[in-house]
Amino acid sequence: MAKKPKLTHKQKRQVSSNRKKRLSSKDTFSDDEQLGESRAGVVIGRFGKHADVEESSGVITKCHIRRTVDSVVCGDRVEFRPGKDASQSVNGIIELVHDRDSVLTRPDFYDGVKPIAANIDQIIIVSSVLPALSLNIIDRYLVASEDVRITPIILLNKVELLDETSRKEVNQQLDMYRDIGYQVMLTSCKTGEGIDELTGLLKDKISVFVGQSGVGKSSIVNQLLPDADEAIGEISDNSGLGQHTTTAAKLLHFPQGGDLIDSPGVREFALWHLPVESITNGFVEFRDYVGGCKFRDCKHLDDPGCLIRQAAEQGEIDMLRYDSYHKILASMLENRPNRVIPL
Ligand SMILES: Nc1nc2c(ncn2[C@@H]2O[C@H](COP(=O)(O)OP(=O)(O)OP(=O)(O)O)[C@@H](O)[C@H]2O)c(=O)[nH]1
Ligand SMILES: [Mg+2]
Ligand SMILES: [Zn+2]
Repeated sequence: MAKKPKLTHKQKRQVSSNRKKRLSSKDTFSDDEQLGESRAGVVIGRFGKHADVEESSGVITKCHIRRTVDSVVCGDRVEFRPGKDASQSVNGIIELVHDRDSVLTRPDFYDGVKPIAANIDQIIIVSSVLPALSLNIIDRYLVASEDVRITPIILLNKVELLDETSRKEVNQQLDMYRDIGYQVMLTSCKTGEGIDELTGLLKDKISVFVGQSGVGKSSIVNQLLPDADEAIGEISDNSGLGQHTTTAAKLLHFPQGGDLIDSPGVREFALWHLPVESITNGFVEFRDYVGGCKFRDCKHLDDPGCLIRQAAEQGEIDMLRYDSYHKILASMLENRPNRVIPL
């Protein structure tokens, strides 16, 4: 993984403030006369300084964002005013974002906690068997989903690459998620396996695809919605990682009902914005034991009378999940800015 550039505190502040300035640079419509009446819409695309807003009629307007508006992401319900000059490519301005029912966030080294998508019903955690199945990344996304109380579904893609033996092994590993109540899906964009089942799961829901770059999020979108024509990237020969092909989130509609947000892959999904209790509670199978440990400040390591460790030793909690929990806690202080910038 590329090392983070070493910046001084002052430089970090500058980067962040310049970014904010760029994003909020002069509102284009300074004159009310240039704007029509306020209208309601949903954000279906978000890139740079602009957002695509769709009205219920299907009309899409590319909008600027008022400086007073904090953040705008795909799925946001907004009020915007269209410009009167139809020859402008960016011809509207978002004036207000309605309260979100739900929002999935991720911490960014420079920008603090960033929203990824709003008003979603389910989070599809996409992973793949190539370069390797990372259970720790799945666990990180599960913690984030539990924290915002949005149902996660675990999806393993590229399964046609597994031979019979490795498929069995992978399925056994995934059983640990099935056992604690999560839905697990296997898909392949090459053979079409699982695509019909996935179509059923996404019907009438607002879902977001998350996961590392290169796992095949956009490829699955194209399987589900052949008209979507999402860009697909090559996997780097050297690292086996994706090339961050999708650069902006996009909301797509299913003809049978429901929406899907394709999001850009991330290399790492950090959780340093969450308190330790949220990480612990994010491991759903720990909840039965939390509070029962002998010491109130139990670290669930080698502390005497730790119910969580005992449960792991007795096989009631999967040892892989127990280790993953401690791996997440140990990584909390890495790649974390010294000062957490609020949203
Ligand atoms: N063998 C195999 N390859 C797949 C499958 N699905 C996707 N791929 C390949 O994986 C690579 C990456 O696919 P993308 O759809 O661009 O991945 P992504 O998750 O959208 O990546 P980002 O947009 O960078 O986050 C492409 O070369 C795809 O052809 C699959 O089911 N099997
Ligand atoms: Mg993509
Ligand atoms: Zn404990």
